[in-house]
Amino acid sequence: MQFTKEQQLHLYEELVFARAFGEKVVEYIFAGRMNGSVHPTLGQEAVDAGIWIARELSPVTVYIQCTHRQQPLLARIVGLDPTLGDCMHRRIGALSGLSGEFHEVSMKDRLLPSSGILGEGPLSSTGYAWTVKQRKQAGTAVVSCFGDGAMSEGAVYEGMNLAGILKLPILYVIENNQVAMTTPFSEEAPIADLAIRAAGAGMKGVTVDGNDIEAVIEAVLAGTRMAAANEPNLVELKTWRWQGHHVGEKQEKYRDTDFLKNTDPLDPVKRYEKTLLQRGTAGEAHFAKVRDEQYALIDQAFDRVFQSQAPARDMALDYNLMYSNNAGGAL
Ligand SMILES: Cc1ncc(C[n+]2csc(CCOP(=O)(O)OP(=O)(O)O)c2C)c(N)n1
Repeated sequence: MQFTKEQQLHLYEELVFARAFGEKVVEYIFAGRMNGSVHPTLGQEAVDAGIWIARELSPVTVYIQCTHRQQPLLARIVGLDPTLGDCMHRRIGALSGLSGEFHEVSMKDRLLPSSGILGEGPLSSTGYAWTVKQRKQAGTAVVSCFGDGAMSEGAVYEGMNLAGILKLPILYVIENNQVAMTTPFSEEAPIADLAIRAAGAGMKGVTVDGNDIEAVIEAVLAGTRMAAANEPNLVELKTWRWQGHHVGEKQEKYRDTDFLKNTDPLDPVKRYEKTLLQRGTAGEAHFAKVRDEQYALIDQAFDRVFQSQAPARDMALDYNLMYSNNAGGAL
């Protein structure tokens, strides 16, 4: 797939947005300005940015269900202030600051619900894909994102099996960052590529370099097109988790962190800068300008969120506000 110069610059901006978002969240937590055990996204930016751009480019109407680590993607789907607002319990949040850490839902933005129960997302997304099929919503696909760890949950296989039998309009996206909490990939799966597990549910599965934004976009675009044609399928995006499972967690205890001495070969942002330089699309001055802009945008969003009030006590106790009535539209 050929991307125009304008598109390449957009891809770069989205990568830097994702990087800036991830770095700033960590910075604000360590500065004591943000609470919670947020899961750092550093090193995985091409997955977030790629899925977002694939949805922008796709002729298909795409519903997405995100993982707990895909915060930059959430910020694109529901907006930066609403995402940070929910995480920081402010009324500006998409769910009025009631949802907590990056477990949002917004049907008007085509964001499907997710919870903290590992493996639940792909199963409930499968249910949503079944609804889409029963409603005969043509040209629509569900993209269900989950990690390599979630892939080991039995419920995920049950969902995939059902999707294969019923020919549901769903694309399963595994964000394989080589580690599930404290379990390295080699101790989690006896195979090199998780994509081969798609065959067991009668669907096509492909493994893609998840640090290459253009490859991610191509794979997700193709997968959503297939899904919308009632051909469920799976894309595994291989990436790398750079930090602990949650901010501040020490990963040296359970994983070899030698790769951190030089992350350049894995770095989706640096890799794309190299590509753009080689193609003559953009140079260092442009990269520096985009970085300045994107980091400033995140700081400005944090300022607006800090100014937003916390939900009132009666709001926090309002069950309807917490769930369906506050989901931005009917499921
Ligand atoms: C049913 C269940 N078991 C365990 C957990 C604790 N837990 C939260 S995230 C996680 C690992 C997730 O790994 P993966 O799916 O690879 O996603 P990643 O965190 O690497 O993005 C675990 C075990 C949980 N939330 N739910």
